[in-house]
Amino acid sequence: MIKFFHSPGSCSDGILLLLQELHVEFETEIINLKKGMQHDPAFLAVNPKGKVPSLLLEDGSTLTEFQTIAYWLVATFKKSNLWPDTLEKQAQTLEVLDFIVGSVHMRGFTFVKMPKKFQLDEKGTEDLRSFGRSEAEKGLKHLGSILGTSKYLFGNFGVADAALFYVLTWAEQEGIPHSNNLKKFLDRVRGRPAYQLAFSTQ
Ligand SMILES: N[C@@H](CCC(=O)N[C@@H](CS)C(=O)NCC(=O)O)C(=O)O
Repeated sequence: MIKFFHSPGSCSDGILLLLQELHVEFETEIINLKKGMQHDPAFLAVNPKGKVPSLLLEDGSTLTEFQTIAYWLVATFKKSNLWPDTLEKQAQTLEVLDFIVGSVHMRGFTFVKMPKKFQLDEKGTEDLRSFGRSEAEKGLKHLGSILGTSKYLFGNFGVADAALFYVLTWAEQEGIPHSNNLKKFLDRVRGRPAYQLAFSTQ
C-alpha cells in the first residue's frame, strides 16, 4: 500500500485532501516537524530532503515535491476530474501550482512561519517575517484575481485548488489579509466530502 508521510497543518494537508478526493487507499506516517522528526534517519532514508509531503510507492520508490505528487496522483487515479482536459488549462494549472508552492509558500509563508530557522538576530527575524507576510499577501491578491468569481481556479475542483487550500489555511491562522472570494473558496473546500474525510478526526 502507498505510504503517505504527513505533518498535520503543513503543506502536506493539500496532498491529504487530494488523496481523499481520489479515493486512494493509503497508510499515513506522521512526521512531527515541531519535534524534528524530518531529521530522523529512518525518514531521511525515504526522503533525503527531509520534507513532507513524501509518498512511498508500492515499488519502493519515493515521490517528493507537491506538484510532482499531485500530478502522479491524478495521472494514476483517474477516478475523478481533478486534472483539466485542455492543454490551456493544464498549463495554467502548472503555472499556478508553481506560483503557490515556489513563491507564496517558499518565499512568503516559510518566512512568516519559521523565520528563526534562518538564525538572524531579533530585528532580522522580524524583518524576515514582515517580508514573508508582504510576499504572501501579494501572492494571495494575485490568486484572488485569478479565481475571480469562479468556484474553483480552473472549472472543477483540481490540484491547484488543493494547493490554494493549504496556503489559505495558513493565511487564516496568521491573519494575512485576503479577499472575500478567497474566504468563500476556503469555505467551499471545507464543505467537500473529501475535506471531511481528511480532517474531521484531526
Ligand atoms: N517544495 C516542497 C516544499 C515542502 C516543504 O517545505 N515542506 C515543509 C512543511 S510545509 C517541511 O517539510 N519542512 C521541514 C523542514 O524544512 O525542516 C514541496 O513542494 O513539497
